[in-house]
Amino acid sequence: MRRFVIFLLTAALLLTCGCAGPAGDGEDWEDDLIVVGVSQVGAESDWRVANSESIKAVFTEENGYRLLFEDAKQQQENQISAIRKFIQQKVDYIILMPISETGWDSVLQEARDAGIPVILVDRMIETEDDSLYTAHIGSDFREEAEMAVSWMEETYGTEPVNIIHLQGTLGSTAQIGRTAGLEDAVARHSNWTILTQLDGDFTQAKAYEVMCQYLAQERGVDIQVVYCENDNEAYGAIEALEEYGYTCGPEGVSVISFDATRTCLTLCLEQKIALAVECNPLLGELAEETIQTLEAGDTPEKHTYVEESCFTWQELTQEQIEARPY
Ligand code: GYE
Repeated sequence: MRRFVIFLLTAALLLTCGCAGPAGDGEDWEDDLIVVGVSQVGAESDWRVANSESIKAVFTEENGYRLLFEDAKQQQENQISAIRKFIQQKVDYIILMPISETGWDSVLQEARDAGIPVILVDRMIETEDDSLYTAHIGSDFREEAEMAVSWMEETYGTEPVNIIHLQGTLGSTAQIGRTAGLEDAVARHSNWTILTQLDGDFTQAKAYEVMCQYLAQERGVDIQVVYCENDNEAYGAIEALEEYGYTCGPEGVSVISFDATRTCLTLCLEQKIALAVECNPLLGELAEETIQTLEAGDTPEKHTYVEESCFTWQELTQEQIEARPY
């Protein structure tokens, strides 16, 4: 009997305070961990995977955090639902890697009304109300494009340059900045021509598919540069180009890539990628510093841009590749 009463009491306790497992919707978290809800774009690229790992590595229980991580599978609706769920769950902070720039105002207003600071990581949003996010940490994509443009200017001078432009997810900050840098440069250089702009959606499979379609239509077209807005698109493009008889390298097509993850750098050392523009995915620590600043009652920087450089096969070394953490 005594045992039965204890069992009933324990069951009642578990039911009322919910301490049997993770807190459910709208419940108060019962420990002093800082609860961080992260809405990640997806796992479309090697960059993205490294970015998620960098977030997961810092927001650990040992470091004092409970991480709620939601992968949106490249759908903005999923990101919006994840944010709403985080608000219901009363998280302390929301980290959002926004898939595209527009469409965030109402859900971010909901977060603000709930008093939850939102930190944007990687891409930016377009809004008239800057108070909808507390801070932004990411890359200067326009600056990355300028590095590619300078390399093209140095490499080709006044020679004609026919360019295939493989774009990333349309409407994302990374696509907008990398595209604008190229388009502006093409407008300034009468010897540069964009043959076509193809949507590769930042994935290898899509880039391969759209490249094959184009190369099948325009058999034997003269190409100097394939400007790929990320590494995975570059892998798909190289595969397609080689299948259609092109050589990628100093004697053939120059493939330009953004991200410069380890596989890309290996291809660069093999001379298949002419230029790898770095985009640093390791943003977890900076996001954590921002949260610590807020916890201390201070105001973090509104925008933090990470430093980046670029690599060519002439200067790249095996040691640099091995030292690359992603
Ligand atoms: O370049 C690409 C990814 O927004 C910087 O998104 C990021 C980009 C990155 O899928 O690989």
